[in-house]
Amino acid sequence: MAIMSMTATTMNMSITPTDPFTLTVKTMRTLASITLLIATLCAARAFGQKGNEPTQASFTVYGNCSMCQERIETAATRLKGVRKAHWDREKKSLTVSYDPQKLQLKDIHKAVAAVGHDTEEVRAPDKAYEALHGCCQYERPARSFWE
Ligand SMILES: [Cu+2]
Repeated sequence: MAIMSMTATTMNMSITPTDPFTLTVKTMRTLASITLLIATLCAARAFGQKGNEPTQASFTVYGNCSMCQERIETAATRLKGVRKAHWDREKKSLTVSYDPQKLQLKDIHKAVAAVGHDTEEVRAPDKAYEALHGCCQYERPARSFWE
């Protein structure tokens, strides 16, 4: 009896894969599972990146000295979502690391301009520029630069 039932099982198993319909359904199910798995992995990856990986960007910010550097970097880093900010005095370039879920790069331009420093995209208000220490009053680009 045991041998017969085993034979039946073996036969059954050997029949199943040769049935083209069952084979197709099985293949489709396997493909669907693989697709779902890949989709889940991709989604998890994208989600993880959004939450953890900061975005890096550099842009021109006008200024002169170490006081400017301090002011520019502070204006940027006090924004929620900005992790790092470094202003290169020689290159007049601000490099920031920020979370794009929390703010946009333009917000950093605005914050830096608000304390008196022109950026390549946002011009500082004249009042803020004029309030800067004498040694910090860098040569401003012409107004047409932003137009
Ligand atoms: Cu300065």
